Amino acid sequence: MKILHTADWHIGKVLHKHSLEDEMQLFFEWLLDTIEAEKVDLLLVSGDIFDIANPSANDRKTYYQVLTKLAAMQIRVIITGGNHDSIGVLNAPKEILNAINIDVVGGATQPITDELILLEHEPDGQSLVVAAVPFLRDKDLRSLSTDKAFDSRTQAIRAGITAHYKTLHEASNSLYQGIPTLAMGHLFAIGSLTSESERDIHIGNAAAISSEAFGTLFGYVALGHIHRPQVIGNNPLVRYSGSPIPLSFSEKKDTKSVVIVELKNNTFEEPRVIPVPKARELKKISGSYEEVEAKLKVYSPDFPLPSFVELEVKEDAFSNLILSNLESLTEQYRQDSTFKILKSRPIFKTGVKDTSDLFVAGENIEDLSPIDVFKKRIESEEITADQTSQLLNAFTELLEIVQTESI
Ligand SMILES: [Mn+2]
Repeated sequence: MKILHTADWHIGKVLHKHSLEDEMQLFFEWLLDTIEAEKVDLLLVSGDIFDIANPSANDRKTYYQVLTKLAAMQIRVIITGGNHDSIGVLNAPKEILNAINIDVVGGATQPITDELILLEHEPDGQSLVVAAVPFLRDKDLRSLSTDKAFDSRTQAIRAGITAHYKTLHEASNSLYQGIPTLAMGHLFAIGSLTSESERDIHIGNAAAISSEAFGTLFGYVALGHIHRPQVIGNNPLVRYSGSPIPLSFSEKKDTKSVVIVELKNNTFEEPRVIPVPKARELKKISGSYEEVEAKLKVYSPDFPLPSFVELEVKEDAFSNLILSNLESLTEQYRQDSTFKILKSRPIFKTGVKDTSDLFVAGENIEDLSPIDVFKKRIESEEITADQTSQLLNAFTELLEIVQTESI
């Protein structure tokens, strides 16, 4: 049985007001071709299907078009919800998708054993149990860990997630004895290398999960949430597939990929990483104004889609001339067909300060996360470190509720 693991599609993602729809479409075409060429039997998508809880009609259309094509290929598909997804949006078409071999687990289920999906006697005679665990929200975790008192919320969350996996492992053992198991997950694992496009989960990521919580319980663990492809705890069978396309400039050097793992004679073989062809380059050009101008002149990318460029001009002293030059430089390339300048940041070491300089010169408010802005705000208060951390925790908690609230 051949399994393809991907995650973090983030359909609908916009980068500095520019849609990533075109590279997403190219990825889907490539994915369908790869599934066919590799003769994949099972596709796993570990959360963050959509970028926002209430995706546009167009983004939903994209999703259903892909699912329709997958169904026509007669493979099994298992989709779980991520922290960006609305449980309701993913689960609404659950029954109809089920009829075409697509299982959807938008949020934690009641009973928990509904998260176990049995694939029985696939063409090669191989069976498999998939513990399709979606992103676990606070309320899902509390129900499992009420019998114990924990020193902190962090500990309670960690224990809740660990208990969730353990319960599924035990249930699978008693219901489907002897059948290999695989777990999906959308969580923050200890030791994972992040980029700038993941949204913090569970108190600012403080409740990171050790790979031991699930690594030894399941034959393969297909993780989502972290956008850089990576192995966790040195175990090639516990890994993040990463997002299929770069979702932020911090991922510009990543090689995006999907994972193929084969299950043969009840054993998971060493997974293979298949790189996703790069459709668009994300490029940061920095230096003095003159250097940036010269580098732009010779920049001629060659990818299917126009590159997205970020300019960073670093000068010693504040200069209005530099600012206006930078503006006309950006204007000059507006019609270029090989790249688009998404943003330009002037950074001056010294110079005039005004009220907008509460932040580092050249930093746009839209580049900051809500937590950054809140941190800046409480920095200006005369409070103790203890109060600061209490306020930060409370703010993070509220932020999580706002961001994960289903629409
Ligand atoms: Mn994600």
